[in-house]
Amino acid sequence: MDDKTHFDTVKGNGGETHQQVPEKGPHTPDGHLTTNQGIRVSDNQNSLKSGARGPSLLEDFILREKIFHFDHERIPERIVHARGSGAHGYFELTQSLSDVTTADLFQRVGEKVPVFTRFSTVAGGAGSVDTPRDVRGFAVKFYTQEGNWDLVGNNIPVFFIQDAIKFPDLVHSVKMEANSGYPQAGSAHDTFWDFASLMPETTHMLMWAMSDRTIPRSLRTIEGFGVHTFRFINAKGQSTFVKFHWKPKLGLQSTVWEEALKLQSADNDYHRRDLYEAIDTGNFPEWELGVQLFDQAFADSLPYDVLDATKLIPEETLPIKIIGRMVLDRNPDNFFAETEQVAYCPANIVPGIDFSNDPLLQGRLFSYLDTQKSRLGTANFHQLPINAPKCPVMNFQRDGMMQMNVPKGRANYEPNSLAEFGEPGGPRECPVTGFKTDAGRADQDEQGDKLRVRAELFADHYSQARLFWISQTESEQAHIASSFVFELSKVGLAPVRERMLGNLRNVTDELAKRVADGMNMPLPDKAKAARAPFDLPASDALSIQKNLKPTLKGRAVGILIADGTDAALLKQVKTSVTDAGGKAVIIAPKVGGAKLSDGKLMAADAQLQGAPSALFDAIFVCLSDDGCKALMTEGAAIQFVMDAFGHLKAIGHTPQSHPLLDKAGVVHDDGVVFAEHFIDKAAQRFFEREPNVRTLA
Ligand code: HDD
Repeated sequence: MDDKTHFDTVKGNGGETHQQVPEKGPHTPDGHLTTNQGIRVSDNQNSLKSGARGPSLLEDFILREKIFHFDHERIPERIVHARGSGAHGYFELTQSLSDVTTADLFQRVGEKVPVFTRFSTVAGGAGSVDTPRDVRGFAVKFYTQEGNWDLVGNNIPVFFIQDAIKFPDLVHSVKMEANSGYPQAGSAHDTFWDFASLMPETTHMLMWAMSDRTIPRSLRTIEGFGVHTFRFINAKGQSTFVKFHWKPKLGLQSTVWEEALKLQSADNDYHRRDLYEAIDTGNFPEWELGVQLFDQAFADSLPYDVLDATKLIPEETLPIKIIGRMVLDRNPDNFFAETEQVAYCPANIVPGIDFSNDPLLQGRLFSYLDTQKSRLGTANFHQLPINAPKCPVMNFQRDGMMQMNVPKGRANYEPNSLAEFGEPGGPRECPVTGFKTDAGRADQDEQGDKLRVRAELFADHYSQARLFWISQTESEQAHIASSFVFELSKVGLAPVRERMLGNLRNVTDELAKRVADGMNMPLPDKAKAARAPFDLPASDALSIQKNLKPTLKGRAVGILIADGTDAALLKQVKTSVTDAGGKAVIIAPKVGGAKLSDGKLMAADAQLQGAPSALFDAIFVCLSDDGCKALMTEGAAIQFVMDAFGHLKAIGHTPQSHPLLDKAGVVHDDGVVFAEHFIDKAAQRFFEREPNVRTLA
């Protein structure tokens, strides 16, 4: 028999079924199908019945086991960050930090540590979309030789609240509303803004959340931040404060809001697919790890508190030192086993790293361990392959549901003297290399009466929000103001909108006024600030547009073809895109392709109806006179061009494509070019075009 797949019908005891199964060939099975007890299954198509048309029999243990297991396949989704995508990779040290920390992974330049990284949205459920306006989680598990270290951060360097006791309120307010179950995956609704407007400490984070940071183009183009101040501890027991930063090698890149919305309809899994495909095709995403290091005297000199998670330290005030890189180079083999079951916990730290007294961090140290028990069902979740450390784990913790280990001997307590009698005595504590908590600063700020209070500088809720505002480009400011207008316009409770405007007046009257105008509302009185805001110098590092990388690397160009497309030109455009590191995607009205000028059929990568231009970073309209004529009445083609223009992307085109561009309302600005200038332009966005295509606040 040859190696082609042959099909036959499967015959059951009583009759004939209609499935086609391969008899022999490339799709033949790897082994015999068995039950979970290892019993070989002879028929996976028919349940056991009393006669061909009779009832199914309870005796059918194969059916019962299969359905039983299926019924229990789902576990509770994460209470926040439910939707996520993960990948394996490694962290490589490029600069030793041995002077400030004993942490093993920061000692020897060139050494690699395996990691598993999970990116997520916050508010939506596990099955929600990838591109809502939302903060992105950025969680990295380092499997070090000294145990697991989890850096559980976000793509924004500050947080909504200062104290963990407010976290359940924050999350309840932003998730779908309790009575109606909507909206899913979005903050544009009453309860979130009601809470936010009553909690001025959210203001700084709201500025970030309303900026383009929360509508990233790709997970590969986001920054990551540890947010809190942590501590490094060196061999002498000295402590240095540290803040962690991830910098994407591809640079920062975001979408425009309308594009993000259109991506949702084009592809719910846009970010997940982008990450998976990039890794699958060898375009491994990479980030640099940077640290801001400082001592107590520096912390004391700042006009804000480094223990307050609503504050950042601008890079211009304290430069970031790049000390390593993370490369994600392997997709999970199984989404559930790895991405879903991975259990991060900020309390997982290694010797040489320690916590600070940040009250938000302190609360997190409890929450994550606790939530994993409810999500994964047992205190033994650390034994799952994705969570298990890659160094020896030895202790006297025993038993519990789903215990996978089989410890030998009697030693399950410590101290014991069993070794003296020739029995294994088990591990002992290690005073020298074991984890030791840093004593911290022993002054009255940190050791005082038991009080439910916040430190004084925490009361400044607006200075850094203002810093963020003045650090943005004009276009970014317009996006922020417009997002406030969009979100607050979805708030039905008018007094909430007003209260929010009162808060924004403390950031800057300019912003408050633009938002008020955008809603056609009068500007209310300024909210009373708990502490008067002050001015900080602008920080360019806080802007995306000031830090864009004009590169096609990692980006996709959609090339629209139709019958008659110039074969030579198409080849040239395609080659120049791939030579510049981009991905060229051929789009045609029919997936089978189009007949080019040389008479050959060029297969398409995607059909026009299913490949809107929101999916691409730039487009090239590669049509002949006839091709253009044929597409003049094709809505999807007009929309393809119109959206690329509206989303501020470069549009390359043939002269013959002009009529289609005109019909789509394209104005021939700097970003609309013929083939010879296309590659330079394709790596850019044309923000100056925006006032001509939409009204911004
Ligand atoms: Fe959290 C998940 C990031 C504050 C409680 N958080 C979670 C994840 C990320 C963050 C990235 C998803 C991890 C994954 O991929 O599995 N969280 C943050 C950051 C915060 C923060 C950057 C502030 C700086 N979180 C925070 C507070 C609390 C929590 C204050 C509770 C007191 N977070 C949780 C949680 C989650 C979680 C409920 C849900 C699922 C999980 O932990 O594993 O425990």
